Amino acid sequence: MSTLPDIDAIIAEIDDRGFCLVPNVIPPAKADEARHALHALLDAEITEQARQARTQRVGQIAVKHPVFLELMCHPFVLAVWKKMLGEDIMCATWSANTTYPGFDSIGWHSDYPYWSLQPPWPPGNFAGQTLWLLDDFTVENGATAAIPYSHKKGHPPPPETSNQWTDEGEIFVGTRGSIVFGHGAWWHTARPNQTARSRSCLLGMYLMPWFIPQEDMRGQLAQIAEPSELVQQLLCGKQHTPNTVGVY
Ligand SMILES: O=C(O)CCC(=O)C(=O)O
Repeated sequence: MSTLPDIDAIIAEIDDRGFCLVPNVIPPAKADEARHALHALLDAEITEQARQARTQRVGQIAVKHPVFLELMCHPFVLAVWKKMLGEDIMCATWSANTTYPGFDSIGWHSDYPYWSLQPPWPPGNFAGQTLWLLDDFTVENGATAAIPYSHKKGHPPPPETSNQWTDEGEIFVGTRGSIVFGHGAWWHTARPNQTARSRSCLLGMYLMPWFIPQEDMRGQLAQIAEPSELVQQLLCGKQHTPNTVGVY
């Protein structure tokens, strides 16, 4: 691992601009390991709909290959989110997104839980997105982009402009193994892939523990033999579940 920036500086940038790109959090060889594991899943799971859309999502990755569980628990990632969101964070969704050659869309959006909330959204920090680059991201292959300061708007991108590129967008060009930390309310998008190769990223949303997770994380936890305390926490195993008050 190269020398990583100060965690307080990363959090200050997320707070201020809505995101922070940190280069080379893991070595390229580790990113390659994750990308190879992902490509086996992409091949096994591809549908006609994904072929036509030229984009494919793989969910439940915590239980599909050990490298994904390892990255979900990456100490540097957890150090950032625990400091910003609290020691008791959980992971609300952990998935991969791949765009194939010819993918040609812009779709500005904010992430869960924001899209499930009625605007105006509450200010402050309760959700953080972690975008892992598994390929070198370039302008040509559709590197993810985000709009600075959009996390402060308090509402989703207006539908009439959500499919249009804007020069306000900042494109995350970087080497595989880099991470973009994003405020959950940031407006961001994948971009058209104009190359002959796919490009993939992992997306892990870390949340304060009083939200309903986006994915069925407990279902994944149930499939893991002897999970560590940390894995139990991140896969929502320590989250409060509704009970009947007064009945013991
Ligand atoms: O694949 C990307 O570049 C971004 C995907 C994304 O924005 C998302 O899944 O929320």
